[in-house]
Amino acid sequence: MEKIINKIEEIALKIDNLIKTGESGYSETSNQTGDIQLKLDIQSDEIIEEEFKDVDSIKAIISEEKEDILNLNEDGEYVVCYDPLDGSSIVDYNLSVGSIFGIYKGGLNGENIVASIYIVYGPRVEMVKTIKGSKPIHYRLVGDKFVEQGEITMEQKGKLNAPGSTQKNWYPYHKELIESLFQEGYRLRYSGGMVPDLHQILLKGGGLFSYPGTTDKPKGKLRDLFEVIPFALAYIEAGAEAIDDKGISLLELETEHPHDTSPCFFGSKYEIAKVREAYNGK
Ligand code: AFP
Repeated sequence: MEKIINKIEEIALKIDNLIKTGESGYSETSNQTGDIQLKLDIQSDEIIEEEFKDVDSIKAIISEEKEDILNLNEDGEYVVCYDPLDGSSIVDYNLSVGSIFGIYKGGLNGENIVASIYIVYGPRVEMVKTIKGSKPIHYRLVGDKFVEQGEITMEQKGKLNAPGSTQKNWYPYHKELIESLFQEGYRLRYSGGMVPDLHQILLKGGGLFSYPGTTDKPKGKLRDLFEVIPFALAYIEAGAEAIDDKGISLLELETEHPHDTSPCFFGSKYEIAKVREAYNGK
């Protein structure tokens, strides 16, 4: 595991450099979800694949940018699922983006995630590492080293509301939930990049990030293995909650296909209780 984490730190430096110096704009290919890929998406994916190839403990890797699993070492213990550069639609407008890694052992389900790491490429480069059973740890890049900033613990209640997806397609009960939080005084904080948006709520100690099922996409948009489960681990270990639209912990998600998506809600206890109330029986 340590070797994988060290590699992810090296990858973060390379992707940060790529974002700063690489070409902007789209390539001529699309990924398996049908999104046209940015040149940066493809190059970030190549960096990760290249770096992971010589790590013996990795059995296989699955990228959000590719349809298929890539087998690496038959005797490896872990499968690493990753989104090389989350936030393709905002990176060329110079908003913060991120890379997300979920490390799984023994099957691709929520209960088998053993660690998650995400990197935020913003005004600063930061990393949050969560090993199952321990608090997430926050790091900041200083020079070419990630320096520990401390453990992350969420409060019972926050002040931020980050509601994803297209509002015109929200179910009425979801609309009421989001509106009721604003009526209580919550402030809107949504950039369109789940990594910086979830990172802000974690570091500020509370709030709600939601990406619901909608009338056009009942299963939401965010991908279980690369996005939803890795962040669920960080939130839950920080003392917060992460649930789906049935109120079930996202760490209980069962996936059938690597690119499955799920409605998801990440937040402190107070806000998640409000989600359960709004979605009860729906
Ligand atoms: P892109 O990589 O296509 O920009 O998607 C980013 C993302 O998966 C996630 O980071 C955001 O939270 C979410 O999409 C934003 O989606 P909406 O614009 O539908 O709210």
